[in-house]
Amino acid sequence: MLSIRTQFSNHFNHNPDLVVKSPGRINLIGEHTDYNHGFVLPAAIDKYIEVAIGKRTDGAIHMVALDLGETIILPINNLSPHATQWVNYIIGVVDQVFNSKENNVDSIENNTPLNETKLVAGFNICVQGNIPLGAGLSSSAAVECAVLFALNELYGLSFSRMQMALMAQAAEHIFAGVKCGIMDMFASLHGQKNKAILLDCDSLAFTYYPIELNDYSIVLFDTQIKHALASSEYNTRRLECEQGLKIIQEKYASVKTFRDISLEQVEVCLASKDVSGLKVYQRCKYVVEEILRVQLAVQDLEKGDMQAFGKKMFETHTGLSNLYEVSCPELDFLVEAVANNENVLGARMMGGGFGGCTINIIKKTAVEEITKALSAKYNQAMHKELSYYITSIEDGTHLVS
Ligand code: GAF
Repeated sequence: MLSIRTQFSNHFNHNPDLVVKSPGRINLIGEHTDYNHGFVLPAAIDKYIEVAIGKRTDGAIHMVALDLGETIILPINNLSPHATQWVNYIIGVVDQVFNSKENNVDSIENNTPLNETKLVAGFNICVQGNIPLGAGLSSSAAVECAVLFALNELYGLSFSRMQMALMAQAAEHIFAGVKCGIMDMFASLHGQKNKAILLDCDSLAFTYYPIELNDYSIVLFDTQIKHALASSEYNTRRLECEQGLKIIQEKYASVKTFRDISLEQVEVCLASKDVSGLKVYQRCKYVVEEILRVQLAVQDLEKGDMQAFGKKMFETHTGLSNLYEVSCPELDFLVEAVANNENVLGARMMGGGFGGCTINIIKKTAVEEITKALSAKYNQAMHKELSYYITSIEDGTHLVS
């Protein structure tokens, strides 16, 4: 296969100024906690989006999705959400850099004012990747981070990685319409080889944790389900949590975020018998439990107790399936099928839910056998092929020399 540099040159008749690689992510534990001011424990993986970029001087953006064979051209001055979703991941961050007042970035220290840069800031860009789409591995965040990082380098904009994560998150909200948290962009930009990152989604402080799995591997089983409801249900979960938080705050004035809420307060304020009330109660119970669980899981990591860590992954799955209701039969099937296997330390659905992958910690010597047996069972029960990825933890967004 031709390199992205060559494909760029073939397409545009000039060499790219630079090439950037941005990884997908896994999340060991801490699901649906990022937008609830909790903790997450993601890591960047060995699957990437690559972009090659070169300056233009006419204020136009020429975008080529190499894997899809599609080209779209737009003027940089007048960007709004586009009907083609992959385009939104690019122009959403371009808008953050050059246009938006909603870019979440308090102070941008540039030598050149951005609106001056904008006048000459057209560019050509090619995008390609090997992150499976819709598999819950954050291919969209990886595109956003790759493009932002490339623009940052190309125009010497001096955004920090955290500023870029916040800008990519805002782009996803405004252009892709998903009110996501910061985890995916943060992980793609901040990943380090063989380390998971504990992110405090309230203060944005983070700590790296070496992941030494020795005889174990991280294996992702891909349901091959790309649920159409995912983004609207995701936004609904966010609203349900906000509703619950508000009710608790009415009784307990000291509660600012989910971090301040105890399980007892959830019971006192939200335990309810009517259907919509019950949903808010379940969502909030899950979030409070999960925030607590991540903090305990990190202690397991510190002690090297991966058995205890794995057990918490199963508990997370149960919460996501029964209380938060973001699983689906295929994800539940894959987790249940390995739940009593002595060679599997932990398994759970990962990411937003309604499809995508489960994350599993499996003894290396048993991976082949488990994968083979599970593929057959999955195929028989769900009439779908199971894909799997044995995953390594890698560095975050970087320039390719
Ligand atoms: C998706 C979102 F993009 C993240 O912000 C996070 O909320 C995750 O779902 C669930 O933990 O990946």
